[in-house]
Amino acid sequence: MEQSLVLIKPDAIQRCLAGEIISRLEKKGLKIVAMKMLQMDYALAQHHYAVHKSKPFFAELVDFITSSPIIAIVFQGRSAVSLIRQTMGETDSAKASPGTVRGDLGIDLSHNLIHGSDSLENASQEISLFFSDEEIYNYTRDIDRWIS
Ligand code: IDP
Ligand code: MG
Repeated sequence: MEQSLVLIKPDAIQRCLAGEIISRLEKKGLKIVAMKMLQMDYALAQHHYAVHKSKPFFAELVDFITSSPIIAIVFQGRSAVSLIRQTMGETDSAKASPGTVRGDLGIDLSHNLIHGSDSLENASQEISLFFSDEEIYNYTRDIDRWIS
């Protein structure tokens, strides 16, 4: 089982799309094991997007992600990292395939509604930026009991 970090970005909350996006991931069978609403501060944004520090869009990205509250979620499931990336669609919403969150609902490259970790290694590092071990729940869903 993999765990991955999802951020429902400020544009998704502003456009009342949080439920729709979370629902798409839940319907895929992914299990919510941690969730919180927060407004990212500059320091957290710098850490989370450290890999993009030298990019020309970095300042715009940090401004955007700190502009209003987000929802941070840890999803768990088989191949969770790649499953979430597929459900998100590619970075530029204008190029993302129909059927993906970004392809169906996103506006452009910066207003693309959702973050999902891009590797298992980054997932674990990103999860620890947002959640303590005690905030991540280990439980069995009825649906998993009934199916297996
Ligand atoms: P990802 O979110 O699909 O993993 P990354 O390349 O990791 O995409 O970029 C992180 C975020 O930075 C994107 O989701 C998007 O919000 C923003 N971003 C990426 N490239 C650009 C750009 O060229 N202009 C403005 N924002 C960008
Ligand atoms: Mg990325």
